[in-house]
Amino acid sequence: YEQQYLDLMERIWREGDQREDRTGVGTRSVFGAMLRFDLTEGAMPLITTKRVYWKTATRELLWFLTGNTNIRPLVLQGVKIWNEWPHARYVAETGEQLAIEDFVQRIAQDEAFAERWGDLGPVYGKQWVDWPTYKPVAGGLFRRGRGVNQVAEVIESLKANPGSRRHIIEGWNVAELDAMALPPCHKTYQFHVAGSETGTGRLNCLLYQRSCDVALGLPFNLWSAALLTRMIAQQADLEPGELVWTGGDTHLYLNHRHLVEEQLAREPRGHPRLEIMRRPPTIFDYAIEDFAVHDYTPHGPISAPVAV
Ligand code: THF
Repeated sequence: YEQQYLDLMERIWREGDQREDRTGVGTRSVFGAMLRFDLTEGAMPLITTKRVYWKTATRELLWFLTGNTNIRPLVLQGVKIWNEWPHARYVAETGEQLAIEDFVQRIAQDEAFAERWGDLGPVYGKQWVDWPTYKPVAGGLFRRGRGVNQVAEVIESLKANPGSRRHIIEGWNVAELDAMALPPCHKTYQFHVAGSETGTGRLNCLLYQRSCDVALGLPFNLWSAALLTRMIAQQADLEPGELVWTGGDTHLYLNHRHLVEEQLAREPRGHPRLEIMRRPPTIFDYAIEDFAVHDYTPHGPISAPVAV
């Protein structure tokens, strides 16, 4: 299964369109790609040709599910992957050349500072569990309605109406894009139940990702999408089925050459499996200790800079 990932990486590096991008780093890019992963019997799309920090990705997913959009809870758990964006905004808005380590330390130590500078705006977590709604009131005005918890609603709809073609979690809230530090990359998750008329249904997930950093982001995104599918399957009393990943602008950053060359020279190692240790009462009650990965003996990590 991992060969699909390596083949995609190789194809982009060899044939991708070289171009400038928003970050100024430059990429090679293909438009439109698909990967498919079997999730039965605990199988997970966890890349083995470099070490992937699946606990970091899991903490990020659990943070999305809390609806929180401030990096502070991540920072307090030692998760660094969202730090660059608030730091860049701080430097841009204050003109103060505070080093990122010092910025992150202040986020951890000073709650008021974190409140002011640590928020990413209404990104994934907010849209997933509290998509804002508006109700018209008299005089052409609007009042805030109750937020939509898309994750809870999808689980309900999977149970009540497995054959539905509307099991969707959407991150792309057009009206709020300009308030987000970054518009969502993994923007649409559609779920699909197969086989529910002949036995326990199998839950499939199709993720559409508009923009994909294949070297750094995609291993995280695949893990998280598979994990979310596993968690939702458990909560909806379904078996995990298949993860279908589709990418729009699917790219490699030009400063990731060392990673690409090193990783393409490596052979995949074995088939990691995920065990979920208990069944929490709801999708919002999982903790990091609930997840155990077996048979994961990856090659070493390959560090590479994230483009901001
Ligand atoms: N922007 C860019 N340019 N790439 C991305 O992958 C990305 N994301 C999120 C938002 N914007 C992005 C942020 N997610 C890492 C992993 C995921 C990220 C950001 C950074 C990263 O640096 N991973 C390293 C180190 C991990 C660690 O220190 O724990 C790695 O080797 O995997 C994709 O959604």
